Amino acid sequence: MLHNSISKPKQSIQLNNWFLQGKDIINSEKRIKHLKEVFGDEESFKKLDPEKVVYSVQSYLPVKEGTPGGLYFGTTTIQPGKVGNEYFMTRGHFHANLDRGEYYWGVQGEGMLILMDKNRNTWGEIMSPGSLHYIGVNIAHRVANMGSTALIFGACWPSDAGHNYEETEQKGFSSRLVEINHKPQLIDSELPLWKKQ
Ligand code: PAN
Ligand code: ZN
Repeated sequence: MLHNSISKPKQSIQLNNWFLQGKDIINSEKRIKHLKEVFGDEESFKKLDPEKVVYSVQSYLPVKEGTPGGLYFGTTTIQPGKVGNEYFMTRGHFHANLDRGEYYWGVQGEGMLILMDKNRNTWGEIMSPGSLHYIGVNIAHRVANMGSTALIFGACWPSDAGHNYEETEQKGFSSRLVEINHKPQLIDSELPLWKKQ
């Protein structure tokens, strides 16, 4: 940067929906076909359109992945929907560098941040517009959309956090967020019962 120079920022956030615009914003999306191992109810999964978008992520990664001390920023939008009784949700992950935390915050819609520690204890925090969530170190995290409109949340995480999807994909989270009697409930993943409700 030139000494004493003044410039306009090259990125911006649309404040109503946290849509990111500008230089080097990366857009990605996950469709049903990308999320085979994520949902518990295989039969209901097969009936869905493989091209249906479940969630999209915008991210701004201003420094090289792995840079110590840098910060990344993102907006995730999860569409409303369910696979059987299980709400549409993100894949979820531990950070590859386990001792890296993260902030999430609710922007729009009603959701649940699902957290699991290394002992496989799982719990949920309700996400709503303005809710702030500190995700501590050593904790896997994913978000489910419990509402009938798109759920939008923001995220900020260290540029040397990395993502470990293998562990959560192979073993899953120990609980699933399903709708039973019109209410969201966390149910042990091992129980086959939730599929039949
Ligand atoms: C978020 C997530 C984003 C998508 O930016 O990466 O919400 O979820 P998955 O990565 O689990 O598909 C974050 O937690 N970054 O660390
Ligand atoms: Zn993360």
